[in-house]
Amino acid sequence: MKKLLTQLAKEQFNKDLIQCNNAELFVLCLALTKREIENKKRITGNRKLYYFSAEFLIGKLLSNNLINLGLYHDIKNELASIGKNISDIEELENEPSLGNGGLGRLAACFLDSIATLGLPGDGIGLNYHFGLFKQQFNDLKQTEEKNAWITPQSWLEKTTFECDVTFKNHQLNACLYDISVVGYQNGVNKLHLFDVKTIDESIAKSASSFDKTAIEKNLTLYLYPDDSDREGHLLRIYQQYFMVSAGVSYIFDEEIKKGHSLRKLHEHVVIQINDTHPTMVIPELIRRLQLEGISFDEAIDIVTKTCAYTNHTILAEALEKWPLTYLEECVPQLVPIINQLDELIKQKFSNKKVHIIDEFKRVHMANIAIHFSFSTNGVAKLHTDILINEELHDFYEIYPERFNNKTNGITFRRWLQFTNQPLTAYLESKIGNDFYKNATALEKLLDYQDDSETQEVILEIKQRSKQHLVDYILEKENILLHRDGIFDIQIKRLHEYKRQQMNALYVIYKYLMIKKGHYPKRPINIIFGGKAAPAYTIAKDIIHLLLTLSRLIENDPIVSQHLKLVMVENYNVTYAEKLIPACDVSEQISLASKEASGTGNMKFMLNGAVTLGTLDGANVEISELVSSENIFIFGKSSQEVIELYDKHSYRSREYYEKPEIKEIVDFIVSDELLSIGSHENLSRLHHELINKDWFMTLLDIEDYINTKEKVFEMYEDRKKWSKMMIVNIAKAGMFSSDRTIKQYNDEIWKLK
Ligand code: 26V
Repeated sequence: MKKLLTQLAKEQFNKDLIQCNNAELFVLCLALTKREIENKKRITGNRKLYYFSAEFLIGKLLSNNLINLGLYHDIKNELASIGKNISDIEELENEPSLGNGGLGRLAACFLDSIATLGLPGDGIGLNYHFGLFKQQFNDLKQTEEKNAWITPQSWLEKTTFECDVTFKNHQLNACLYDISVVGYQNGVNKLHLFDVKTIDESIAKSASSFDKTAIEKNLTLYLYPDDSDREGHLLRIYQQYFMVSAGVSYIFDEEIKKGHSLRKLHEHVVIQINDTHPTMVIPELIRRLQLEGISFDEAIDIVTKTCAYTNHTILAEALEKWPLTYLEECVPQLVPIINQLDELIKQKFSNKKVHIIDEFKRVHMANIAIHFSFSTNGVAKLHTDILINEELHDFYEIYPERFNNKTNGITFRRWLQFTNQPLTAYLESKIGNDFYKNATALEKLLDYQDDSETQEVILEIKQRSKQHLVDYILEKENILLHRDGIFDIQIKRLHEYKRQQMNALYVIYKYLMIKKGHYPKRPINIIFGGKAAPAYTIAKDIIHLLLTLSRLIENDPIVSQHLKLVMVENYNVTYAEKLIPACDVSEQISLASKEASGTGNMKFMLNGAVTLGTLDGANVEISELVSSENIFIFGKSSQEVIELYDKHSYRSREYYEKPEIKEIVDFIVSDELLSIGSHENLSRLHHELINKDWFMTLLDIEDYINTKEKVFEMYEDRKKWSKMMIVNIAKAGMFSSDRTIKQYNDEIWKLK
């Protein structure tokens, strides 16, 4: 065994390894990893990708970096030799919360795969000092605290790069921190996080209250601050422009150093615009190229050949439309360019749906991104089809060749090799190690789907993960789950379209059944995790319902023997890593047509959970891959849902009037629940479900309950269930982000 840490302990602390405490061991692990990364070669090439994203939800990095460096097992063993568990050392790292959810985590998985494939590609983003808020539960309600993740031990590397970013009333100095992204058995790329030199952490009193007008002090304090008010919107515009303007300065700097002409930018640079948030890079690039003496027409041509856009949602309310007056107030230098782009489009196309500025003088950022980029992609087959045939159909008619699909993926280094080491080791023993580099090699496992011994081991590994999770949740949440129960998990941002409320209604159904004496064959643990946007009232009401139900069940000595509900506090990447390996049933129950892809669905499948879901997002592709015997699909189809919206014909009350449904829904405002929870929150949610239910919970509730009962019945056939698990693991290879990135590169980026 290599004694890497032992040597470093002598150098740094003049101590034997065994004399070091956990904090010192953490420092040593970090120093060692940083040194090894420095020795790795920087990935270079003649054409480079810049992945612009407002979010990079990278998670803790220590173990991941060690895995990618090929040092994880050495370090783990060296720590074990002095009686230390590497997971206790990992615990000491703060998790940066530089993302909201799926979109940010995707960007992090992509960086891992880009470096792993040896492609030259850096991330461009912002260094939010407090990131996304830390969620706490008080009086059964979510409150938000700031997450101060930056310490001397963070992975940020201060660079010497600086540039100016000009706003109407402010002139800011940007500085740059890098985080190295090391590929699996490959070289290093960088995540560039821009910051404001004059940032002032002391003005952040709590997660939402701070002076939103003092841009030079606050710009990079928070990720997506509460944008329910005008000030919040302006701050987002400031953030977005700051990121893209500094990003352009950085790119120009690199290009000039390489001796490239900016006239040929598109030959050497490709910019991927992750959702609409970085779209201002388009007018900013045009402006900056003009400053270099390039004509407006030529600048448009260069920029259109340089930029590519990814759409991540079809929810109309999530597509950014900035009032022109806001842009005038923050970044007046972009306004003439946006006006010119708008005129150009209005001359060419009479169809108002493709115009950039609408009749209310709002600027449609997605429309800029589609007109002035060479590629627009969706993130799962169904999502791209809906973009092409419905949401963006008018654009598709103009630019059919620009539209393409890139089904999302996840990095197997983090979501299998790191999170599920027993499963990884077993897979290697069964099918060899090809799957590390070529994820579809997992299909070799299909040969063992009927093998009793394999089935048993797969169940044993799952059982061990469940035990770990039970201990962890007991410690963190003070709720004791049933070790031998079913683990049913729904972890994702709180949103009505994701329908956590439907799962809550199932819990009520089951509670009422148990009260009537119908006990399940085996205890059921239903686990939730997720944050609600601070200003999203109904999402917070749903959290309140879940916490209230959890308390009700805990207080009931009979029901709690059969049913548990836990809503874990502050769900984040680190928590996901503990939850996913222990899951039996993966809840992917969005209203069909609304979830662009989902990526949690892929993580669960890879770890041997069986999906209970609608035919939405990437669930459609999962279902095609594993076939109908290995997944549980329910609910109305996307086509039926789209038709209901078109005809305005859905009335939740009609479904509510069915006595079985009414009994469940009305329980939300029953005496039992009101004696624990808040009347205001529960009655608002109850009213919403009956009178609006925009995301059609009651449309699918019956099918959902019936299908879930079937899932739990099927679970009792342990052999059959294990076979389903094996098929899901074996077929997950398609969802490696290495595959996704290869497609981005072959079809969009063409990096050399
Ligand atoms: C943003 C907003 C902001 C304002 C209010 C409502 C709202 C609702 C949704 C969003 C989502 C922004 C984009 C996003 O995160 N999309 C997610 O991207 C993932 C990676 O492609 C994908 O797997 C998820 O299905 C998709 O929701």
